[in-house]
Amino acid sequence: MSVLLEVHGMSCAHCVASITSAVSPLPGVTAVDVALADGTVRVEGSPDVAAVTAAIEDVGYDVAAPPPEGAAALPPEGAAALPPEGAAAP
Ligand SMILES: [Cu+2]
Repeated sequence: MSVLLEVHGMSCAHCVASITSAVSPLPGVTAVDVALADGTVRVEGSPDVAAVTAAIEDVGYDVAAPPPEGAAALPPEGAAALPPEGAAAP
């Protein structure tokens, strides 16, 4: 069994190494395959998805919810709050 997660913010080999070393020690994980070009992380074994997500977020990346099996559409992104305009200028 494997779990495929969409991870945002990965940009170089350092990111790949950070995520790999964060996820690899988790219980149930037998292998971690980071696809930088696709922005995905495949975790082999029987990992706890919540723990994997937490580990990836812990090292500074955003994890999109995994798509339900057979679903074609990705879940909507969380809307970020816009900063207020008209900040005081001297
Ligand atoms: Cu990087």
